[in-house]
Amino acid sequence: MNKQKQVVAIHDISCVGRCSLTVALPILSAAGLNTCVLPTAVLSTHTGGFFGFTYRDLTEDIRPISEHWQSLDLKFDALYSGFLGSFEQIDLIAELFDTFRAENTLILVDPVMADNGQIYSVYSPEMVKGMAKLCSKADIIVPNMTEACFILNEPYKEGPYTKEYIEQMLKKLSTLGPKNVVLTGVWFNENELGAASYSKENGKISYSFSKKIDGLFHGTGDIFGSTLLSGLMNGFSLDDSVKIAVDYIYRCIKLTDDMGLERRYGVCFEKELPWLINKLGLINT
Ligand code: PXL
Repeated sequence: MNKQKQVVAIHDISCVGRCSLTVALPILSAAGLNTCVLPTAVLSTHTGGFFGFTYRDLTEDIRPISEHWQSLDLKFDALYSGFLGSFEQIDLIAELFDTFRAENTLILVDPVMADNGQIYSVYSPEMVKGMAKLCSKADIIVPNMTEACFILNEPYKEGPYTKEYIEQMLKKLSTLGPKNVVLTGVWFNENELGAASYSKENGKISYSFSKKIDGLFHGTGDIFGSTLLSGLMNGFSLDDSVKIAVDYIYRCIKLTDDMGLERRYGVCFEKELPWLINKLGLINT
């Protein structure tokens, strides 16, 4: 039997409103991965749609946690970062990447900071520069269209996009350092929404789309990143992992929409986990 893969998910805990660790942990675990967590902040709810949320920044805990892990000689197969609790955390997480990067460690950075043309209320413009720096340390990055524009210091453009626009974005993002870039929120017509990926190694650009369901659904970027990593850690190619992630998100959004659930609570990803586990080839029948 192969050794079980061990990953670290570096995100906040939003107590209410499915996103960040409350989706990354169950998805990565369902994908058969031994999932360790490094919480960056604790919020009573996520920041998009609830007012008066509490915010505990866990910046001070990051280095002691990392030092303890080093003393235990822990090794990880993947390090996956998302929402960070403060500007200072960028350097701390970059340092953590350097500490735990081994030959086959995959570093996935989701530069979580903005959506729909707007930076999250708790983030400052300096965070944008820091996120670009963190992206340069990654093997693979998964920005949405807004984050991609901010990282490249370009004005945000609304869709529909053109292939030329998306492809030059992918290439520009790859010059920051990562071997692979996956852009989410890509659409060329009103009916389809999906992701585009670029592999610097072979120059290949691929697309994956599903039917577009209108509206804003919270936490879907985190579901995307977690599912993509689940595919890659289970031996799927980049293109196949992107396709699995796009299809899974579509199923979760469709179910949430069909059930008429309140959107700020995030999407109902739980009931589609059996589909995902099956897709990843983890169910022996
Ligand atoms: O899903 C991204 C995210 C993560 N964490 C917090 C957020 C958001 C998006 O709004 O508010 C706290």
